[in-house]
Amino acid sequence: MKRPPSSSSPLGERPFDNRSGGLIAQRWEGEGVPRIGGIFASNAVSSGDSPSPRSSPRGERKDPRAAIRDHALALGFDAIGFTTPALSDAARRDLGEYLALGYHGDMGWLVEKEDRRGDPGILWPQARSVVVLGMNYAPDEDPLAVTALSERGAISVYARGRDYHDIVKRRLKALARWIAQTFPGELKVFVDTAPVMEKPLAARAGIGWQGKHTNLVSREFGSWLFLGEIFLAIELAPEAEESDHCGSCRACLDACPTQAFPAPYRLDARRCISYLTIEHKGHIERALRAPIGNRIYGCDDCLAVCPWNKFARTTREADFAPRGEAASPALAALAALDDAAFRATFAGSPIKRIGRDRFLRNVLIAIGNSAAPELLPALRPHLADPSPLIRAMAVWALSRLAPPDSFRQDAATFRPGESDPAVQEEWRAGSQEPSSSGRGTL
Ligand code: B12
Ligand code: SF4
Ligand code: SF4
Repeated sequence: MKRPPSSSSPLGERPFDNRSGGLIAQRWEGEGVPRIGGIFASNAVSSGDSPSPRSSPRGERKDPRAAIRDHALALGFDAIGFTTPALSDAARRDLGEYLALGYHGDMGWLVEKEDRRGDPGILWPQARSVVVLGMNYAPDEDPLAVTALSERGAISVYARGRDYHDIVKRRLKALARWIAQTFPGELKVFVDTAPVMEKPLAARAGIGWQGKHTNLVSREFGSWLFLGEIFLAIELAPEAEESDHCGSCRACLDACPTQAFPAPYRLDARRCISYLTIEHKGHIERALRAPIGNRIYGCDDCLAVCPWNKFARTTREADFAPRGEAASPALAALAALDDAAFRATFAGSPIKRIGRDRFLRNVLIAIGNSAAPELLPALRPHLADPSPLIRAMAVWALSRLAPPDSFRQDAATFRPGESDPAVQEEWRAGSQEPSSSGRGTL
């Protein structure tokens, strides 16, 4: 099943789209680069040709890797590595086991094209090398400070600025355009847009290693790198793989509010707040609501506690800096957003993709966790919201903040007209009545 265009992914992986016979989005057209069947090409040579670095426009001949590296850094990338279009058998096996255990939850798009995700050679058989790029998005202040401000929402660092997909993609396109003009051969660009296991590829390319929190850690940039790739039909010598520098540390595993790591280097996404607040479309399981705290979009706890972040430098990218109130928005103001205001507030942000209903669900959970009865007026209008997803969490938040008598009064008003079983269940649970099914609550 193809994910609808509006759906988001953790970091917004978009559905693999091969309708035009290529892996590059239609938007690539008209950007001054020859486009052949969705593939960039300059004087397209047959795949597998050894690199034939043409003289650069200035006439100098340069080692292709060094030239690509220099150009990438000049374009604003912070890390770059080269590898072959392959993954280890272990990575492929791990992916299979992760999916077999259902750790992906309802991210069905991870199951689709599992073969391609586990093997870049299947994704694009002509590929001979992969350039992996990283962009540093390290914040300039403690990213977890906001989790102590109960009347504010915590938005994860990656989503506080402009949508990183747009920024990384723009840079990748610029680099791809330059490579296509300088080194003849086909190429394809990916950032969260195709079934690619970006972290294992980045580790193979020497950019960092996959830490116990499963993300890529760099000795230079800590946990704060966005990743993207360019697949090339020319062969480039691979970099040495980075080794694991986690040692006996387990800070990230212990920091996780929802115990989403069944073991080091293993993530059960179904328990991860990033998955729950961004990817998961339905109701959030009752037991996980309190540990979510005030995290309304994504989570940074495991990333932020990594000791390797002490080497990180604040991002040089102005577009990654928090926009407006994004670092600590007031929950009351967020709860008041109607659909149009939500869209206007989050235009250009990845948050827009989850839509107002899912976002309000998250905001109401944070309000329910705030221990701030002052927020009752902000949640009350949502008891009658058209969306059951929102109504259910409004009732849950009410049950956490309102005195029991007041809750019962609201129940008497709203419950008789409630047709949605999940919302009814919240009214029942909040009234502390025994479950009729005897099966407990959500
Ligand atoms: C699906 C996804 C998610 C899902 C699942 C995450 C996951 N670890 O699987 C959710 C929604 C939870 C998520 C959350 C986040 N994501 Co995300 N996500 C992805 C995505 C699209 C695919 C990842 C994937 O292939 N997962 C499948 C697992 C099996 O592979 P893996 O994570 O590489 O795990 C390896 C091992 O650790 C091991 N393994 C892991 N779990 C398990 C479980 C079992 C049972 C076994 C046997 C093995 C195993 O197997 C793998 C191979 O060895 C990538 C983009 C991409 N196309 O790669 C972005 C990506 C990984 N996400 C990213 C980011 C930034 C985040 C968040 C930090 C966002 C946030 N602040 O909220 C969080 C971090 C949460 C965390 N601790 O991982 C960045 C990471 C950059 C980096 N430096 O590593 C990526 C690369 C996007 C990008 N282009 O920059 N994400
Ligand atoms: S992102 Fe948050 S919830 Fe997810 S694994 Fe890391 S600490 Fe746990
Ligand atoms: S916090 Fe410790 S265990 Fe986790 S990724 Fe960083 S170094 Fe590795």
